[in-house]
Amino acid sequence: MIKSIITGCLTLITFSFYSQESQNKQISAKPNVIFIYADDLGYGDLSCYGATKLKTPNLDKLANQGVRFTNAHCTSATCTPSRYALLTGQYPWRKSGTGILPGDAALIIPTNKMTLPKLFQQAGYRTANVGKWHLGLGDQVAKNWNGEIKPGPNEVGFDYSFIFPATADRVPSVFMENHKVVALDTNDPIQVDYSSKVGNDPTGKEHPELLKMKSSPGQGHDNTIVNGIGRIGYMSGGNKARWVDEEVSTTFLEKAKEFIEENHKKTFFLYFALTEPHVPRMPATMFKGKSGLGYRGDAILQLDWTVGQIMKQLETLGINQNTMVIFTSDNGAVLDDGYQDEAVSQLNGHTPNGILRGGKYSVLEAGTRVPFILSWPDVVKPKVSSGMVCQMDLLASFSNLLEQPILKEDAPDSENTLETFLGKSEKGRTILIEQGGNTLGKGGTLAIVKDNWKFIPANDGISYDQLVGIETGNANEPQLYDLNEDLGEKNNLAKKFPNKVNELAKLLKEKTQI
Ligand code: NG6
Ligand code: CA
Repeated sequence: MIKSIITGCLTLITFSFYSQESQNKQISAKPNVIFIYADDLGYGDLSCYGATKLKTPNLDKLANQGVRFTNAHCTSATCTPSRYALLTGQYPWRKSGTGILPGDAALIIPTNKMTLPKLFQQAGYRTANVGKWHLGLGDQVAKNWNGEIKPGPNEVGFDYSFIFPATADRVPSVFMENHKVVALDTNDPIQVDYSSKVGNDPTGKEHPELLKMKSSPGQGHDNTIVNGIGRIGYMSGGNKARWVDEEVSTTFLEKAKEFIEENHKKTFFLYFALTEPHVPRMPATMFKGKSGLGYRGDAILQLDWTVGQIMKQLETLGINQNTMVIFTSDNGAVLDDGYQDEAVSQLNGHTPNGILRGGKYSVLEAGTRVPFILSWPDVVKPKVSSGMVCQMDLLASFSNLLEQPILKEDAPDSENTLETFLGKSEKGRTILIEQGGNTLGKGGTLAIVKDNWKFIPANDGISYDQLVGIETGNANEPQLYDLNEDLGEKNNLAKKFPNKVNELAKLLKEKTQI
């Protein structure tokens, strides 16, 4: 009897050693990592997040084989700041000039600082970014688009880059491979200007009859026409280099696949920044009309298909088990963001932001709470997690996973929440600052979330943005929401819990002291 108890105990001890050991072994393994970033995809835009009016089978599959997060965030309700935080591990509002950038902006990420891709480089990875950049290029606004432009992605940690400089609705509407515009023609030099017209190309304002998709009144997007679509900003020349919107997505996909193919025998990190469903939504012909929800829905189907193509490739190459795929979005959803593309009229009851209030630009939850899926079949068990995670925390978390120590000042706001990302815990972070935005690109209101409580300070910003039809979350009185009970932020409890308001107001002040 005693003997069998001792043997039992020994077995138990040995077993726990083994399981601890095998866990450590798994945790220290170096997976390939593909980070897929959607542009303006909302919390309710995927069928695995409750959408019923469209189906996203590939992302649903990814969610079923990994961790699907219900409380995951980008730092900000617009693109540039969220991307800045993802790559630097620092809240964007700590640095001025991190709002939505024009297409001719200078690089805003310091080249002498730790970044997410540099961390992977240090760990021996091959790194690439393919897709939307929107973090500026070169060291000044005035630059020669016909020569080598640096610093850019290559100088902040990407061995290879194939990007477009800003957004799909901003000039220059060209691709760049490493330091150069693709398909440059010395006889047709490119010029870009954001303050006044350059060259003789027609603009949307002067020649609306030339447009295949009209811009929305009052929202800009009526400068130089490229491929029948008015853009923000002026460009001339580079006619052979200009993209065809219907081909942008497949061009990025091919470049991403090439990089994976070339590096699948090594270890790689790919930052794959999709352009869907950002405006102008002009999907490939095979997706036009497919969703029945207009081009915005079609663009989401195109995005889902793109993810499916990558997953298929990983299987064909036999690397799907040890490749971590992370899928998320840079801010919440918007319908009318500058073009008359029937996103509103063809919505058909679809709820892009799910049950959340607000949307892109908004400090309400729909601004920054986004879909987030992490799949790593070798290690991660499927589950749904409610742990609060933030994209900015990937830097510190990968520093842990890859055993590449970083200094606190390297990524000051990035928290190591690896266990939560991998689905082993639901602890996540306890405090998060959320940044709203506005259509003018300026930094917006800051709110604080602590545990289940969210506090938005009183401010004099507009409460409703007419242009995009979105509640911003601004109000001239303090707002307090219990997100556990009221995820839709309908019931302002500020008057009921003044102590909580004071506590969070103080905490927000402390945390945002720059
Ligand atoms: C806004 C644009 C909007 C979009 C956004 C950037 C106006 C009125 N609106 O300033 O169309 O381009 O910037 O989107 O100009 S983001 O996802 O890259 O942040
Ligand atoms: Ca965006």
